Amino acid sequence: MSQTTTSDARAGEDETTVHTVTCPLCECMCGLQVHVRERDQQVTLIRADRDDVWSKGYLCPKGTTLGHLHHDPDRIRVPMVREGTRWREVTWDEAFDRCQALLAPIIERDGVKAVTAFIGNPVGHSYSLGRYAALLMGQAKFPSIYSAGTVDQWPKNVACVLMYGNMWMIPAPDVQRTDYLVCMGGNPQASGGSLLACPDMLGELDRIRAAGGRVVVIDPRRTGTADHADEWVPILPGTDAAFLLAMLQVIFAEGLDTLGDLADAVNGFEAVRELCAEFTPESVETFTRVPAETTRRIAREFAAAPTGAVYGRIGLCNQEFGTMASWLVDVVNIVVGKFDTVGGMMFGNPVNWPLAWMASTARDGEPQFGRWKSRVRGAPEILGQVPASCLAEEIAAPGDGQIKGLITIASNPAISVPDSARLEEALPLLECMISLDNHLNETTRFADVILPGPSPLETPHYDELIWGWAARSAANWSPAVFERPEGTPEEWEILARLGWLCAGNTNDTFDVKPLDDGFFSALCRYKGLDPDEILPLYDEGGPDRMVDLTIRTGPFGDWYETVPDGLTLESVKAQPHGIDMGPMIPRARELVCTPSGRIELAPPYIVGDLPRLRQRMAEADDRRATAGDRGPTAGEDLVLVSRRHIRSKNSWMHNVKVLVKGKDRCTLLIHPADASACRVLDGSLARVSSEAGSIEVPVEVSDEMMPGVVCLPHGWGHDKPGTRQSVAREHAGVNNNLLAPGHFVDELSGNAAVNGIPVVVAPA
Ligand SMILES: Nc1nc2c(c(=O)[nH]1)N[C@H]1C(S)=C(S)[C@@H](COP(=O)(O)OP(=O)(O)OC[C@H]3O[C@@H](n4cnc5c(=O)[nH]c(N)nc54)[C@H](O)[C@@H]3O)O[C@H]1N2
Ligand SMILES: Nc1nc2c(c(=O)[nH]1)N[C@H]1C(S)=C(S)[C@@H](COP(=O)(O)OP(=O)(O)OC[C@H]3O[C@@H](n4cnc5c(=O)[nH]c(N)nc54)[C@H](O)[C@@H]3O)O[C@H]1N2
Ligand code: SF4
Ligand SMILES: [Mo]
Repeated sequence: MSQTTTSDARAGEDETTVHTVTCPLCECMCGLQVHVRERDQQVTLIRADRDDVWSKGYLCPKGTTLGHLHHDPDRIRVPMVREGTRWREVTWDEAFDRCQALLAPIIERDGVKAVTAFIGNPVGHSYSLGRYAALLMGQAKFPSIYSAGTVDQWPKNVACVLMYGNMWMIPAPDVQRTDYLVCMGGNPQASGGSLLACPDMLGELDRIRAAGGRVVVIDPRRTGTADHADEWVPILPGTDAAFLLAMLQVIFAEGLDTLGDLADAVNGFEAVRELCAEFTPESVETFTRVPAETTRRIAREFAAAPTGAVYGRIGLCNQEFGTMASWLVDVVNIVVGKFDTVGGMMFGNPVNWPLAWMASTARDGEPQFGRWKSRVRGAPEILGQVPASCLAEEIAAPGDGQIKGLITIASNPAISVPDSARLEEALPLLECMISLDNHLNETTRFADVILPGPSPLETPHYDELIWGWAARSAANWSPAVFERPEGTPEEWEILARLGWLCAGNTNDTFDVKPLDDGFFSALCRYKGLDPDEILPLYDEGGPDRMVDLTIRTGPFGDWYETVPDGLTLESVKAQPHGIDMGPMIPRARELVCTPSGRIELAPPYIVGDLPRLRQRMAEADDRRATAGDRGPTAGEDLVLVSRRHIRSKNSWMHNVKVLVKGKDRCTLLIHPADASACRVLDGSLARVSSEAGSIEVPVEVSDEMMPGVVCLPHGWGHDKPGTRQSVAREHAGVNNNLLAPGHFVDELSGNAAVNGIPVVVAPA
């Protein structure tokens, strides 16, 4: 385990230790070299690890700022409890006592149904949080929980559970070997790529083109990714399903379809041929604003390309027809033989099998959507959750089942959830709010207890989930650069304890070991191993033990000294620059776990949404007819979409000065024709209003927007009282979720439609 090397201090300079770690911030999983000055334990430099077998020297500006996050004086380092309007720093024991004192009366009086959790994005990037959030939930038995997932990828989860049998078996493009990439509703230039792990996506796009391939970006905005593409195809938000159906129509009508090697592994092929027949490129042209000849050409080019992948991301999920669009992306790949093949859409082949892959509809039965409905709005449960925007009313509306206790886990719902003004009003009504978070921010300011997580440099790291859709089978384990203060529990232990308390127990009887051993034993049994034989092999539990199990019983594992030269966590740890076990391989036949054992190309649940799409298309036609022949007129029918920026991560990195300095990034992007029709000038303040609310924001006029669509970044709005984020406060911006109506969702998944929100823009 040679993670740390001491560099030769140059004469007269301080001695520096260089730590080799993986950046935990996004799916690029870049290898970093963190220089720490021994004298005062300051991070003096972070640069790319050129020897990292996966990222090979790639990194972005965020990765170089992990030291800023670590040293941020505003970061919470000790537990805090609220006393009236003031915070008091307390010991961990005192903090846990307060948690018990707050939770116990609620659970005793109203039952555990009055308590819930909100799970945030960093949970997906932390093996400590990710795995043990499940242990919290398993113990607590909350009837419902909330997460950032329903403002993110829930539609993809619904499509995948129905098509492949598991909601987290999400195919990703084999980007490093593809010739033709269609990127819809994703902007890897800013995001690094999502549900697709590959470092340096722009470099890959350049490679594709240099090798004679083609890159097409389909997006209402001419993004930084589009700048690296051959072609930008503007599309109206929320209309991608119609565009993809038209692509399918062309493919079938022109006989370009083939299932290739998957002919005997797919159900529903004929059903797809029939259902797309009505959607000619001409019939969807006014709805999508994609010219029919463009759709036709892309369908032909894509089918003819030697390899290729149509990839869709958050723009296709966070919209009104999210599930349908997320489903159709995969269908297009499958029916032209570009699925489960080199250079096409493929399942990952991770060194560690992700725990999320354990579920299988073949074994557990098909998902029954709508097993229960949310108390106030009656929103149907989908994959165990209702829309995140329901939380506000579940807290605010009195009655049996009212939420009185909330545990937020690495989340900032006061910013990230639609209709956020309502949630802000509701959070102070809680009897108990416990936040596992390292910032006093827009959400945690309402907490009764804040339990601080580690800085990104204070925790060991392994990307257990993300490798599941990575472009290569690689692995890397990072040690913590800094130790946490003595007596600080790991986050997984905190989650186990909160689960214990929610199950009606008390702190004095808490013992993490039996809980952790029980969890681990279940994983052993899942792999056909006897826990009584495996458990004694380990001195310590926790997430590392699970990673070891999932590596050893994974595709390259040693199966506990049964397979010669097989991998273990120790062998991964021995390689500080990571190990690489090769590119993606076809795995569909092995992984697909639907009851039929086949890929379900036409799940009735999703196909059943076609009438809603037809209706929306008809409404658009009616609007056009009423408008006469003048077509879409500037400034009318404006809709709002979200964006990301490479120097920012959701809501929580705006307290890093080097990232937020410079030009204001929280601006309303608007096409010049719309700007003049709305009488707003570049640099002036505009008032943007929707049915949910109204905000003021500086205008940035740019032809990178297609006419009719305006764009705001998400994750801003840091001017709230009671937070402790001095830098973010100076660069507050506004929260675009004040404009997002909570009821505007993709009906099949309950996922928020934060793209395509009708808005009116006027001078402020
Ligand atoms: N309008 C609009 N809304 C959106 C989106 C959009 O595109 N448009 N995107 C949506 C998406 S995709 C997502 S994922 C969500 C994100 O929504 P959230 O997950 O609710 O928000 P984040 O901003 O990621 O907040 C993460 C929180 O975790 C804390 N944190 C960071 N690291 C750690 C750690 O290691 N341990 C602990 N305990 N805490 C930590 C931070 O301080 C912060 O409070 O927002 C969604 N909301
Ligand atoms: N730097 C940085 N990186 C991040 C994050 C971050 O906040 N900052 N967040 C992380 C998280 S939590 C996630 S989920 C991922 C998301 O990763 P991406 O999916 O790449 O997210 P975005 O960069 O928001 O790109 C979404 C694109 O969809 C477009 N779009 C909006 N509506 C539609 C539509 O209806 N149809 C089509 N075709 N396009 C549409 C938008 O214009 C935008 O260009 O990024 C992750 N990486
Ligand atoms: S792209 Fe940036 S944020 Fe993402 S892993 Fe690499 S350095 Fe970290
Ligand atoms: Mo996300």
